[in-house]
Amino acid sequence: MNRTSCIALLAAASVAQAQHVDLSLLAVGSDLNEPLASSVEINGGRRLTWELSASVTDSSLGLAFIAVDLGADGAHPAPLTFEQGVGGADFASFEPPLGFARLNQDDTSAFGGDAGECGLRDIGGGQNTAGLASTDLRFGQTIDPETDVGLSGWATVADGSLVMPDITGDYVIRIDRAGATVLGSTPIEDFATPVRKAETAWAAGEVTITVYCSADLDRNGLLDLADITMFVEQFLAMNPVVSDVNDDELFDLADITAFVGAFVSGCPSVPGHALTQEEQDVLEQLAQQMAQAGSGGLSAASMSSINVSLVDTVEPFGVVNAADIAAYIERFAARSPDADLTANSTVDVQDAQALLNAVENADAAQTP
Ligand SMILES: [Ca+2]
Ligand SMILES: [Ca+2]
Ligand SMILES: [Ca+2]
Ligand SMILES: [Ca+2]
Repeated sequence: MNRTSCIALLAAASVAQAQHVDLSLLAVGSDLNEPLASSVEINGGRRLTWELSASVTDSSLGLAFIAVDLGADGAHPAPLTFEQGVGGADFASFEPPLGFARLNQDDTSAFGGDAGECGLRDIGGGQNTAGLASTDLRFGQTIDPETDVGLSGWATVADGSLVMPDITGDYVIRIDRAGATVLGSTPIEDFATPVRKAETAWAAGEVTITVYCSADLDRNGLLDLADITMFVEQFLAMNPVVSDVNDDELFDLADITAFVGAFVSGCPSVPGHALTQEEQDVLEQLAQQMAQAGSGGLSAASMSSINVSLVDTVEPFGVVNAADIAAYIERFAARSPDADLTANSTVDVQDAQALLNAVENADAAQTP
């Protein structure tokens, strides 16, 4: 891809107009409870949500047409894969079949933009101001333009999302270009309504997205056992922000496999952990076993093949659950003497394997 082709053309300086349309682009990371912001942190592979809004800041009769291009900085750590957005409720009369916008191949509305390798082009559309319905039923069916669109504060033109690459660094998406018109007079039935060019501006038209390694869940720039602990605890708590790794609103083996795989393979730019590949493989299986065991955990009494008191260190005692395993893995990685399950004065893969065997053969804990 030719990077220079992604850089927006500078719009010619526009002549000052009486009509003004302000635009804003904001985003939120995987925690959708967070407020939309111009600066977002997210783990690689997770879905970023953006929102494009418009506000008419003069005394006109509201928007008649709007078109906006979103672009990405050509110097990104990795290419972005944009996806078509969805038009906002206030803009229903701008979308086919009521209004005019480009159509997708299947004749559905392309109001949410055309996704290309450099951005999302031509988000938006226009109301039918001709005073008569189009003979083509796919667009232009509403002949009474809606007034006041964008006049009562920020109106969501479109929102959408994209999956961020698992390459750490700062990414920027921004409003590249925009055009808008406003209704030029109060619509009169059966007559065309004039529209006037509006000047567009965007003070908050750029979002910086800091991407962390997908497995660096606590975003401290290190890949270590604290990230495993966080994943296991939040998986059992069914916290979608941390542990729904593939953003499908399910907590299942796919998330465990994705997280453990990302943790084991590491990130090129993130310092790794001091575990051998063999140890990583065993710990990966252990994490999967524990996730399958669920929140009820395993009966400690049924794990007599090992000195289970070295594993069952977290309440509730008598039950080995994911928190016990996460704590054990931390001691294991630190080569702590109390991780020596085989009692040979060495902490190595034999200990992890002994625990895995015990977990695989253990009974589910009795629920009180
Ligand atoms: Ca970390
Ligand atoms: Ca999931
Ligand atoms: Ca326990
Ligand atoms: Ca040992």
